[in-house]
Amino acid sequence: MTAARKNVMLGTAGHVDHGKTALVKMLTGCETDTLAAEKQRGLTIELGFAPCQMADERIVGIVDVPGHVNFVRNMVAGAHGVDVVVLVVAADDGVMPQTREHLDILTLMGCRHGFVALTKIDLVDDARRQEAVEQVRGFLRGTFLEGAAVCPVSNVTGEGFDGFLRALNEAVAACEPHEVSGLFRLWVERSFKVLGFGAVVSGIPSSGEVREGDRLRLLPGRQVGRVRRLEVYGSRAEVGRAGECVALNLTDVDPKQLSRGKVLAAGDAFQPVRMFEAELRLLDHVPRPLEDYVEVHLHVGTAEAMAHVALLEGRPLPPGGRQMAQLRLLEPLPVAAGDRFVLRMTVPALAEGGLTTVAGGRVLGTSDLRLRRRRPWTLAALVARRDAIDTPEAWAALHLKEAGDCLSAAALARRARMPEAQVRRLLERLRDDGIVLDAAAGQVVHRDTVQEAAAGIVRALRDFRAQEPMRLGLEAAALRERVEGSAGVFELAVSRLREQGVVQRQGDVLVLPGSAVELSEEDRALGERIEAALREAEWTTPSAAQLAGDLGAASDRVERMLRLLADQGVVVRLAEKLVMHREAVAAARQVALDLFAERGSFTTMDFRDALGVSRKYAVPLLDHFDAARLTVRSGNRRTPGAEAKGRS
Ligand SMILES: Nc1nc2c(ncn2[C@@H]2O[C@H](COP(=O)(O)OP(=O)(O)OP(=O)(O)O)[C@@H](O)[C@H]2O)c(=O)[nH]1
Ligand SMILES: [Mg+2]
Repeated sequence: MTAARKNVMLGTAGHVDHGKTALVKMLTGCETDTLAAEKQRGLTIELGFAPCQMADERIVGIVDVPGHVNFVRNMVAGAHGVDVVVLVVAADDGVMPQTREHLDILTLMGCRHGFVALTKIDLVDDARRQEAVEQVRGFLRGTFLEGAAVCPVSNVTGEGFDGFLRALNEAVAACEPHEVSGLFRLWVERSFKVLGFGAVVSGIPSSGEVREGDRLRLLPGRQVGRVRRLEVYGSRAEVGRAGECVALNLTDVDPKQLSRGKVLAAGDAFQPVRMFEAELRLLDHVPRPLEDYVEVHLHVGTAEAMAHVALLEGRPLPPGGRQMAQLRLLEPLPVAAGDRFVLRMTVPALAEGGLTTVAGGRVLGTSDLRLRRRRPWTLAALVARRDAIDTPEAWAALHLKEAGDCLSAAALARRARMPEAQVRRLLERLRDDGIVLDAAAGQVVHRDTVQEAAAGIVRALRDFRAQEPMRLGLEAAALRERVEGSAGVFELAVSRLREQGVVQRQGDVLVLPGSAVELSEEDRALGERIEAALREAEWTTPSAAQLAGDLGAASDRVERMLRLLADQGVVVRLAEKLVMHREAVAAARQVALDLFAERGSFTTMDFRDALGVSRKYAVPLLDHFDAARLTVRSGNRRTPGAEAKGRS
């Protein structure tokens, strides 16, 4: 097709026999009732698709739906893709049951644009025509079509057709084309075999784009097919987009497996599920509240299945109300976040006891785990999903936040079920806005995740101080065990806290600034004596037991003081039972630097000899320097580490 297209789908709606198909024929020249049964019975059974040229020459699609009450399920399968509705009401009949139900379905399916064609005006006088217009206006009050144009038209004489065309063009112009940046997904509407070509499927993609050569997975199932040929509105096309009627000729797929209600999707992001979450809305005119766990007929995309409704607030849903719910399906369906659905059931007071549409909503998540009712965090998480689902940037940010960890762009794309390239673009903006932070190894993390971890760290340090009044703080590893979250998030949170001055590093421990230990006079004196003894001993530092003996103090008091001195950074803990005065460590460090300056690298023995001490002291010092990246060990030899470069 050479003409430009606007990926917006028009759809008819309305009661049986009101002139939908005749209107589509007048508009497009296409006869959409093609089945023998349709011709014979003079009514539409299956969906009909036709291209429709707008005043600006652009082509949009139109789907013609059946009005008969027995085929509402077919209507719903078309309605999931409709952006602009042409609600058809015959002037002689006026508003009828399926006028109402179709409008309800489109409302629940998220349709926001449209107008009314008041057909068969050639059959009524002016007074009846006026009466019908008023009736329709009243009927539209409070719906998304309130105030929309009502265009009297005759499909037989053509009267009123110009006004109808104007309204159509205005409604289409008011409708934004579909976003196409998402992953490709198509609910199969129809499939057939073409001799010599194999399987062909058609439908309206709900997201993304498709091109010849693309590989698509058929769900449920494991088959992956390649798009051999692509048509949009019956003509070969380079790309098929969300909101257009596309036909795909697929290789490598068993035609018997292709049927309405299945999904063709790009990549492996989508899976069939038995449960999904949604905000459910019960229509105003349903006479009774919807009870928890009621059984319903679920229509989603082109599929239908029986399901139970678990109302997550744990109370009945009143008419006109909304509530977060989990749909529990009796058979798995390839549902995805963003899909719209309706629920039908028998309501004794409605539709003469037959099935009727009562509720609907939009899929917010496919956790596929049984969610418990009355859980505030579950409800809050679903509200956050609802508020983000219309904005790809917010959706990506929310999935990063839900992960609560550092993620690569690829991992985030999988979680959010978005193309990686799109996620990378969105991350740039989120980073500029400060919502997303860079983590190690090219990963990203949500600002709130780091903030929560930081708050947890401060809390843990306070708690620790309350438990251990003789300690100032905790080593990073010990602190990490007391807070939730991954190592990556912890590192980021600590470095932010240090930048902000909320946490300080003192020797080996992290402390809250201003932390001090109140010591008795005796303890203070003991501390001073220990420090003096250690300074004096330099590298041949005594053990705690030795110190206790030398100073005539209880060894547990000495241990406690040593821990405090370490927290204060006065002494350095080189090993479990080996502390050394910080001046001695600094002097040893200088020895190492001098050795590097002299010979580039050195062995443990060189170092030991330079210090003039035994391995007992030399080895822990070198291990300490390795950890501090002053030295890099390979076998028995040390070369300069990052901390030594440019200093020796
Ligand atoms: N006089 C008159 N007859 C019409 C008009 N529009 C449609 N019809 C006739 O009404 C009958 C039904 O028209 P369709 O277009 O098939 O109605 P429909 O709404 O598509 O019906 P379903 O698809 O079965 O719901 C046909 O016999 C049409 O010729 C009109 O404007 N004036
Ligand atoms: Mg029809």
